[in-house]
Order: sequence, then C-alpha cells, then structure tokens
Amino acid sequence: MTGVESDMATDTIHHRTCPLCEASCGLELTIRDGAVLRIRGDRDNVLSRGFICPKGSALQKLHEDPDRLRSPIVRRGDDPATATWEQVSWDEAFAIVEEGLRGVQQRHGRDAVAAYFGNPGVHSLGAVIFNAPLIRAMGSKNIYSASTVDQMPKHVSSGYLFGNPISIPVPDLDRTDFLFMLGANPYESNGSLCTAPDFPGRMKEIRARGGRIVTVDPRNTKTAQNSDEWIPIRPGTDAHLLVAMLQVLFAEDLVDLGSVAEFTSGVEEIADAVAPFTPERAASITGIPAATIVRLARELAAAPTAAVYGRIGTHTVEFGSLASWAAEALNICTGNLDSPGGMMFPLAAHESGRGKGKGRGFTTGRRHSRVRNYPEIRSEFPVATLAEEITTPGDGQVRALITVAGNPALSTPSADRLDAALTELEFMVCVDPWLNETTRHANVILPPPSALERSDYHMAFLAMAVHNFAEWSGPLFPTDSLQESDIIARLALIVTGPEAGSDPQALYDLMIDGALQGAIALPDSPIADRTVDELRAILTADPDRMAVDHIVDIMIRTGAYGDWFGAVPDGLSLDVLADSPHGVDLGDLKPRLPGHLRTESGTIELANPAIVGDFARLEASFSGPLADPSTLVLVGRRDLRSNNSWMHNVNVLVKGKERCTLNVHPDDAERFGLIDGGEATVASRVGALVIGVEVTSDILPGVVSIPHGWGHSLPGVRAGIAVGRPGVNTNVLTDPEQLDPLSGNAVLNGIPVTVAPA
Ligand SMILES: Nc1nc2c(c(=O)[nH]1)N[C@H]1C(S)=C(S)[C@@H](COP(=O)(O)OP(=O)(O)OC[C@H]3O[C@@H](n4cnc5c(=O)[nH]c(N)nc54)[C@H](O)[C@@H]3O)O[C@H]1N2
Ligand SMILES: Nc1nc2c(c(=O)[nH]1)N[C@H]1C(S)=C(S)[C@@H](COP(=O)(O)OP(=O)(O)OC[C@H]3O[C@@H](n4cnc5c(=O)[nH]c(N)nc54)[C@H](O)[C@@H]3O)O[C@H]1N2
Ligand code: SF4
Ligand SMILES: [Mo]
Repeated sequence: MTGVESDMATDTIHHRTCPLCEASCGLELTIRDGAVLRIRGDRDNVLSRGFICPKGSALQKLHEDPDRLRSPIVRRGDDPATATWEQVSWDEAFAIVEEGLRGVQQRHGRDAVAAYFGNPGVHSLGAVIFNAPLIRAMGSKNIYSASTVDQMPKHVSSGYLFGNPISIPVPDLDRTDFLFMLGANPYESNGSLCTAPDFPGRMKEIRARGGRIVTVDPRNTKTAQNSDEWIPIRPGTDAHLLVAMLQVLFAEDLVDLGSVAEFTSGVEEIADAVAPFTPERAASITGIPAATIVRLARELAAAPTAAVYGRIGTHTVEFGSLASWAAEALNICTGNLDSPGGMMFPLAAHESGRGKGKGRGFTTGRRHSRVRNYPEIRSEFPVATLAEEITTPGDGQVRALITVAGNPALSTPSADRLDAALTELEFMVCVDPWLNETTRHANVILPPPSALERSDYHMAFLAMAVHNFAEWSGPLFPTDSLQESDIIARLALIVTGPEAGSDPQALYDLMIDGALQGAIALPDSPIADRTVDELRAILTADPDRMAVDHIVDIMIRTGAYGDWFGAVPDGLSLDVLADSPHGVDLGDLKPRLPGHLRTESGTIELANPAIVGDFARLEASFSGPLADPSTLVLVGRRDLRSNNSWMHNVNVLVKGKERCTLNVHPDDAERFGLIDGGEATVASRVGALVIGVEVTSDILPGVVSIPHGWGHSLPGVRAGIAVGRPGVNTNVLTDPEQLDPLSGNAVLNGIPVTVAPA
C-alpha cells in the first residue's frame, strides 16, 4: 500500500494529508491489526512541521463512526420523521436514481434538475475532479454551491482585477513584516483561502522576527488577542474602512505600485472614486476613530512588506465584493501584490504556470435565475435563491435536486425555509456519508468511502499554500464500496441520458485521453512526438491507482514542475510524490505577474466598471441601516473543534461546555435583561430561536454572536452523538433577501436582530 512504511514488527506507519480543513496538515497514522492506533502530526512534513489540531486526530473517529453510511440507502415513507431507510445494492440505488432524475428531466426539462455542491467536496479529490463533468452533463442552469455562503466575493474581485476568478493571492506569511487581517480567525479556523498549517505558529514567527499583526474583528478573538493590535469594527463595514485607507494613500501621496506599476490600469479612476470616502466619514460607520484609520494606512505604506488579508467577516457581508476588492487594491497600491512578503500567487504542482498574460476576462450574467432574476456568477446562482426556485410554480421550476457533500438545510440563509422546500421535490439524491438535516429528505443516499479509504491530493488548497508544496497519498484502507469519483461519474452518465451507458470507465477514458491529447498538442510540447496510448500505459502501470490518480498524475507530469513523462529529468510525477511521504518542497512563492493575468487588457484592471459602479451603493449606505449604531446585529463564529455542520457526531469534539451559545457584551446583557447562563430569544426579520446566553466582554457592544452548523434536533437525523447535543441553527435568522449584489453571496454577518430573555 502506498505511503506505508514498516515501523515496529506489528505496527505500520502511514502518512497522509488531513483533508478536514484548508490547512492540509501532514499526518502520521500508526496502524495496528488493521485499525488506526494513533494519529499525530507528521514532524517531518515540509509544510506543516508536525502541527495537528483536535480534528485531525478525529479522522479515525469519523472513519469508525457507526452512523456513517457504508452502502446506499433508500427512503420508504414521505415524512422524514417516520420514514424508514432500506439498504440496497449500488445497482438498485442507481436504477432508482435513473428513474427519478430522468423522469423529472423528461416531464419538466433539464433546468428542473438542480444541484448543490457543498464544502467537503472541495476536500475530496473525486468530487473536485468529477463535479464539473456532472454539471456539464446536467445541462441545467440551476447550479448552486456553498461558494455563495462563503468566498464568492473573492472570486468576483479576482475576476475583475486579474481576469480569473480563481487567481487568489495569499499572504506570504513566512516572509511578511506586517499582516493586516480582517474578518479571519485562524486560531479557530486554521486559515482559509490561505493554506498555512500552524497559522498560529506562523503568526508567532512574524512577531518574533519583529513584524507586526493587526486584526480587525467585532470580536476580540484568540487571533486578535495574539496580534499586536485588535481593531474592533461594526459588522459589515470593512469596505468603508478599506476604501478610506485607500483614500488616505492617495490624499497623502503614499501610493507606490512597485513591481506591478507597469501593468496596472485604472489608478486615476480609483483615486477619484475613493476621494469622497474620508477617514472621518468611515469612522462614523465603522466605529474606528479617523486617526486610527489614517495611522493604519500610513503603517501599511511604510512597512517594508505587508499583506492585507480578509476572510469570512469581510466576504459574507453586504459589501463583500467591494471589501474583497479594496483589500487587494491596498495590496496593489502599496506595492505588496506579487512581491515577497506581500500577497502572492502560489504555483502548485498540478498547475501549468504557462500563460500569455492576457485572456478573455471575467463576465457574469450569461443567464438569470427564474424567480429573482439574479445573474449567474461562475455558472451558478446564489444558494439563497434555491428555496424559491423549488417552491414557486411555473416553467423551469426546480423539481429534483442532487446534493454532493452539502448540508444546505442547515448551512444557508433561512435554512428552515429551504428545509421545508425540500419536501416539495419530486426527487432528491444525495452523495453523502451521513443521514443528516438535508439528506433526510433524499429518496436515495449514495455514501462515498471515508477519507482513509481514498486517495488524497488536496488540489484546491495546494493552489493557495503559503509555500509551494506537493503531497499525495493513496488509500490507507481498501474498500468494497464505490469511490466518490465512481458515484459522481455514474450520476453524470445518468443525467446525460440513456445513450451515455452506465460504465464510468467510459467517462474516465474520455477525460484521460482528452487531457493527454491536450498536453501532446500544446505549442512546444515536450511530448509532441508521443502517443496517447503510450502515455496512458505509463499512467496505468500501477494497478492500485484509480481514475482520479491518473488525472492528477497527468496534471502534475505536464505541470510547472512536471517530468513530462520522462522528457524532463528530475521532474515531478505521482510516483515521485508517492515516494515522498512528507511532501515535496517546491520553494518559496515567486512573482507570477504579468504572465498570470487573464484580463483582456493584459493589465490588473483596478477600475472595472462593476466595482466602480458599486461606490454609489457604498455612498448610499452612509444614510442607510448600516449607519445606525443603535441596531443590534448578529455575527457568526467558529471554534477549533467544530467544522461547519458535520463533525458534531464525534464525542471528543463535542464534549465539555456548551459552545452553541449567544455571546453578548455585559452592557447589552444589562440593557436587554439577559444573564450569563440564562436563555434568550433572538429574532430577525425572517425567524427566531431560543439559545443559552454567554456574557463576554470580548465582543463589541451592539453585536451578538452565534456559531453556525448546529441545530441537529430535526426528526430523522441519524447521528447518535450529535442529536444529544443539538444546539440551534443560527441560519433561521439569516435573511435570503440580503445579498452582496456583485457576487450573490449571502449576508451572514451583520444581521439586524432583537434579543430578549426567553
Ligand atoms: N450563519 C452562517 N452560515 C454559514 C457560515 C457562517 O459563517 N455563518 N459559513 C458558511 C460556509 S463558509 C460554508 S463552507 C458552508 C458549508 O455549507 P455546506 O457545505 O452545505 O455544509 P457542511 O456543514 O460543510 O456539510 C457538509 C456535508 O458534506 C458531508 N460530507 C462530509 N464529508 C464528505 C465527503 O467526503 N464526501 C461527501 N460527498 N460528503 C461529505 C457531510 O455529511 C455534510 O452533509 O456553511 C456556510 N454557512
Ligand atoms: N474549526 C473550524 N475550522 C474551520 C471551519 C469551521 O467551521 N470550524 N470552517 C472552515 C470553512 S468552510 C471556512 S470558509 C473557514 C473560514 O475561516 P475564517 O474566515 O477564519 O472564519 P471565522 O473563524 O468564522 O472568522 C471570521 C471572523 O470574522 C468576524 N466578523 C464577523 N463579521 C465581521 C465583519 O463585518 N468584519 C470583520 N472584520 N470581521 C467580522 C467574526 O467575528 C470571526 O471572528 O474556516 C474553515 N475552518
Ligand atoms: S488544522 Fe485542519 S488540516 Fe490540520 S489537523 Fe486540524 S483539521 Fe486537519
Ligand atoms: Mo467555507
């Protein structure tokens, strides 16, 4: 078995990447008698250097969880509360799915079948590679994902600035002198859109080498406490702060674009656009003193190197795209983009790194949603619009749903409304290992194997790592079950139509041969003289490797560091990664511009009309609800032992003090008559809940906080431990009408609420 080395006579050691969060830590698993004895951080891992968090060692518990589904199940009965589930064979399950999905397609058309793709799919190679062919095969405009409750604003700002929504620069943590963080809490989340195992350790190193860290957050988080300075901010106003900082840079003549000056356009227009947004005005809405805003701008300009890094708190708000853009604009205007110690573009092993520095640019709105007429962004609609697409009658109404690795009935705005909408579907199929709040509505659940039974190459996250790095691991345990790729490929064949057959191998061959063909045909291809058959034979020589492995192997061999099937000596291949259990060091991040740009102009387009157009809304907000400091607003939070909605069935991760509580400042507790340990009713425009109160001075007055991902008390959920500590679902309070218009991203922070003793 790949990656396993002999340790003691009876124990074997296996190394693999932890797939649970973006940090992608290297793990060392000790196996005894066919079971995991111990999991610890791999001290020799190039990137993670031994770091592990409590979730990493819970991988074993997730694998062994008796509630984890091992074979397909079919629902008998309409009401999830009383339904029974019957275990069926894979062929029986797919026969039911075929009848269900094709039936809806035939009766109502292709748009009537929708799909939702959730977060763990980005951590599972099978889904990473095969979701796209499934979407293409569906031919439906109704595609949704967790991206619109998360990072869509970042895609939009990258799309407009760099021409490519997935060109996301990361803070060069290991070399920066000044880390300016907004709305991120890596001490709990372990980092996001920034793969940095041991983010806390890396923060300590910044300070140890004389650097400085400033954290902007309405809560005095552990991250803020471990920074040089905590800047409390009124939720939803990061755009106001960042734009005012830009204003200071221009007003004080501190703008210096550095290495990107030659290929950046729109600087003059931006100078004009930001001019009205003075620090004094920003102070009135952010709650941050004008003098502090001026000082921060000056510090940023003066720092030898600096990185402005914003995450969930800056994205899941009304001005998410503008805030995301403004953060990048600050990096650009202080010469910190694409420069060591600033914000840089990683180059992962599966990426080609080739580029002409120009492209077709970024467009949105090629289609619009039926009910709310929302523009498509990256070929999907906001998940906040999914419920209405199911419940509003008419042509194009959604009648069937495919979910892959998602729990939208818990994770998305007005979750209770979506939960009710799911009961109206004619058919639903879920690719998911658990019977939870969402999947209880499925007609069929198709469970992929556990993380220890599959190969791993953390593709999406290696492309956002703070150090160029590669790591691949094969399955630790064999499985009789279908791989996630097999499941999704079969779904793709089903929705294509009867002519596609049912053998996923046909799809694999198509993809593998297509990728090889493409590499052979590249201009100046080092393998121009080779044949597809010959190259395929090299890939498939190891019978233990699966289709996903072959596809990754092609990407790596023909990637920036690749061996080109032997044409480049010492180049990378999957074999090299398989022989490198601690990963392969691919060096410090290096400048990639202008080659990495895909805008039509070949420049960084600072002043895209969509962005400049949004300044009018920013102006209007100074006299809107956001500017009213008397409104009590709700924000979220994460904690280290949790991960969205799906790790609450592991005892070590949920035991101890209740964590699903309402955080309230002592002043607000007094104002609203709440007491620590008591209960409060929290209500928003769309819903209400009752929750335990935790009074803390680590939150700004006027702001309350509830973590998301809880609320496991719905009938029919099969999760023995989670239902015993259900918590409440904060997404009954979030409002599906509140979106960042540029990205369609839901507003999950800054929700106006009222609180009262329960
Ligand atoms: N109020 C509020 N809501 C939020 C957020 C917030 O900050 N505040 N955060 C948002 C964010 S950032 C995100 S990413 C979303 C997450 O939203 P979702 O992705 O919809 O939800 P998860 O809780 O991650 O649920 C993941 C599902 O995947 C399943 N699963 C686990 N492993 C696998 C696997 O290997 N394969 C498959 N096929 N399935 C698997 C689990 O059983 C579960 O059903 O939540 C969002 N919701
Ligand atoms: N332990 C754990 N780790 C996780 C997850 C998890 O659920 N648990 N989820 C994973 C996922 S899917 C993601 S996307 C990442 C997210 O990773 P992070 O972005 O680091 O997410 P959070 O820890 O929620 O930190 C967001 C912070 O924003 C603050 N905030 C709220 N509103 C505002 C605002 O208007 N302005 C500013 N400046 N701050 C604001 C909140 O108080 C909070 O401290 O974490 C990932 N890692
Ligand atoms: S930080 Fe993330 S990747 Fe590392 S062990 Fe914890 S859950 Fe796994
Ligand atoms: Mo996320």
